[in-house]
Amino acid sequence: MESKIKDFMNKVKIRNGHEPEFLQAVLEVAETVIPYIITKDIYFGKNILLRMVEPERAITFRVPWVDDKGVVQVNRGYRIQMNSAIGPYKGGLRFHPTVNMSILKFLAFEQVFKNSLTTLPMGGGKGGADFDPKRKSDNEIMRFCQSFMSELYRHIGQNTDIPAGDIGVGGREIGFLYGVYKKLRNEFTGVLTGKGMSWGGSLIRPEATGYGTVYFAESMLNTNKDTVKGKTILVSGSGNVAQFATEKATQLGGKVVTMSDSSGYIFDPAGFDVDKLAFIMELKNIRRGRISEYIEKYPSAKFVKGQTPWSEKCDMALPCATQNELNEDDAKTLISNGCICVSEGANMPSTHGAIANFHKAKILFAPGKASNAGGVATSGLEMSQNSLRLNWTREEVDNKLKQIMADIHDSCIKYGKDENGYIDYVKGANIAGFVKVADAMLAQGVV
Ligand code: NDP
Ligand code: 2IT
Repeated sequence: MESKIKDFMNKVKIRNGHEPEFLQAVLEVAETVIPYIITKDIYFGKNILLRMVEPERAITFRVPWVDDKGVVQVNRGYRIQMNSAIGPYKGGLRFHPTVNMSILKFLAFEQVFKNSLTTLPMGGGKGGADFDPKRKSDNEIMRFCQSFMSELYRHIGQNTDIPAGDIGVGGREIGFLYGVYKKLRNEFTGVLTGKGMSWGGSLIRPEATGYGTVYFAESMLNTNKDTVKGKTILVSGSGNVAQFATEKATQLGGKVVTMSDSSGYIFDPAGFDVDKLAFIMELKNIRRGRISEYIEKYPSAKFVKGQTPWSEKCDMALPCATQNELNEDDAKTLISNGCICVSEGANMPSTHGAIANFHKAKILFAPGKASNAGGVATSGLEMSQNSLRLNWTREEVDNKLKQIMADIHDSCIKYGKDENGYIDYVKGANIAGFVKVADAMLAQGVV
């Protein structure tokens, strides 16, 4: 078995050797899916996984724009259309200076499995640009978005590829992107999700990723007859996912004591109540400030510069910032401090070594492709509402989100429960995600 996985990875490395994040995401899937493929005649010997690691299409393009000083700037734009076997390409756009092919291919690859898990008919894609939105004016953001979409529009469409937000792309950016698309195509369609409520957006979409991550944690805890109530929780990040994970965890009776950004983390031993979270949302979403400013308002909290939150004592951890933000040493620290449950809000925040330690300690661990799927699932619900030309209530969408997260949890149990009763959610999510896409690919022939 080891040699089969090694042979496969060697083939993938020949083409993608310079893409470490992509190789990391592929290895995580290969380690669990190849042993499964070998036991199933319908999949064996058909190179399905080798086909899945090759994007159906990868586009890069120039994004020129003029900054507020009148200087011409140039960024690189991308869209990876990874797999459309079960539906149109679907996945977010990331604007961050670290964006490159490796990052976007890892995200697009994960998205294929995640979208398959949601039970909705969505293929996988991802895109973005190496643009840094920090310290840019609203006008600069608008001009960048207009330039970006003036190329991207010819590659996407409501039945082809439906982008959404990710790091650095929220409601403001989706608005600017939508405006240009609508102007160029002269049509009002559901080509993007995460739209504003008055122009085709869905209630609960802003909350969905963070809420879903906590719903999934609750389901995991329930398998041990436990709940989020009373748990001390570490959250990383302070963006969209982190904010709503904190909100839902607090509503369910948990106490979230940390949040972070790329400059460090804040620790508030009393936990973030409704007022404190409202302050953080205003700080990050309106004033676009830094998380360190929290301690000016709440001096009993501390700010730890340049560190991640994982050394603080907790029962649960929700990494909601970015890839590889929780390493093997962090995992060991969390376990020795008594952490029993990790639910990933971000994509691939735990390193390969960190996951191995969570499994060794047999704690509850959910990979992002299962636990953060609530965001894209609710994007799928936004697409349905756009097609129907009507809007569902907050309660209707939240109930559908809860049901989808419960279904994903069931799929993980189906394929991930071992003979001793331990649920390997990585294995469960990877195999369940694979089966649906692989069956569709087999039915559609070698294309
Ligand atoms: P936001 O841009 O709203 O927030 C990102 C947060 O992560 C910020 O606090 C940011 O801090 C921090 N961060 C980003 N890069 C780094 C870094 N290199 N080191 C430390 N901190 C960093 O993004 P989202 O909340 O939307 O996304 C967070 C994660 O969730 C990502 O992994 C994304 O792929 C994933 N995700 C998002 C979904 C969505 O619907 N939005 C759906 C599913 C997954 P700073 O401001 O300092 O950069
Ligand atoms: O990683 C993700 O699932 C997202 N950024 C959300 C994608 C979407 O299409 O809503």
